[in-house]
Amino acid sequence: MNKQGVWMGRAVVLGLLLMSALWINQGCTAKAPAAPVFAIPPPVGLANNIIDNFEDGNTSMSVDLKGAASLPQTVISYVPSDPQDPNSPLVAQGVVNPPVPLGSWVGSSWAGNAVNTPYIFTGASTSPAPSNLILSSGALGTKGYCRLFGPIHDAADGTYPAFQLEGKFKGTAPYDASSFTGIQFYLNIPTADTCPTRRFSIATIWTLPAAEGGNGYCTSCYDHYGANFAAGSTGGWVLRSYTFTTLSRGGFLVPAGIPNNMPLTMRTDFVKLVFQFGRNGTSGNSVVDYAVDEFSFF
Ligand SMILES: [Ca+2]
Ligand SMILES: [Ca+2]
Repeated sequence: MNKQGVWMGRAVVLGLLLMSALWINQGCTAKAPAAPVFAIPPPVGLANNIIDNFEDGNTSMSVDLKGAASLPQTVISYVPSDPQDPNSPLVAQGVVNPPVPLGSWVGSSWAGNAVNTPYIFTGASTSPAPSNLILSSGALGTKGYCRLFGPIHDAADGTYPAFQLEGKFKGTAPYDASSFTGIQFYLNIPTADTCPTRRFSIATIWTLPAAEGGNGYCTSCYDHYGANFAAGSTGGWVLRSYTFTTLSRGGFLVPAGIPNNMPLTMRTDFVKLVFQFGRNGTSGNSVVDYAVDEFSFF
């Protein structure tokens, strides 16, 4: 430090000592100094590999998911959500081009290609309202998660009823997941679930009919790349993690010409995440009960 710097440093120290002395001399009766004003940083969004964590309680996927922000965004300012409480969570004010989620979650009691049969969820409707799909107290002590549950009857009539949860990336264009090599989520299957068939899969343009975002390849479709869950309870929340290339088809796609395990080139072709719990066409009754949470790519 040069001589000028030393003197400047001493001046600062002296100033601080004087200010302290003044404050002490004012004693306990003095008014506390005004709260310091800081530049308020914007709220931190989710990492761009997180698909959804259900913490916002809605059925939209995270707006921070890679590829979701298609236009540059400008935030005019951030203000406390509670005007009376400066420590309340900040909310953006005056957002130009607000972020748009890439997809959303839909739960249904799907019955193959037939009209939905009345194999209902707990409650009055055949499709849960969003407020019934996202519940409180999720995996890892988080706030929200997604659960589907209710009785199911399979009449072995070729309709393949199932309790299906779909995370749809987009209505028309596929999602490009080529920045990632796999997907993970937390799964909770209680003892109440008695389904013999439980599967997670990623529906791509190759395995969906054209009407659902497919590329016209398959004439007999829905043989998505996925993995089955073992019978029985998971005993609470468990992590399920899959590199894309370990996800495999059941083998019934027509034509059969694409690989049995997902090739890396199909990472650009994702349309939906699909959970299906049911009896896979076997006559009888079961109870469906499964919960998922904290979805991310890696
Ligand atoms: Ca959400
Ligand atoms: Ca959660």
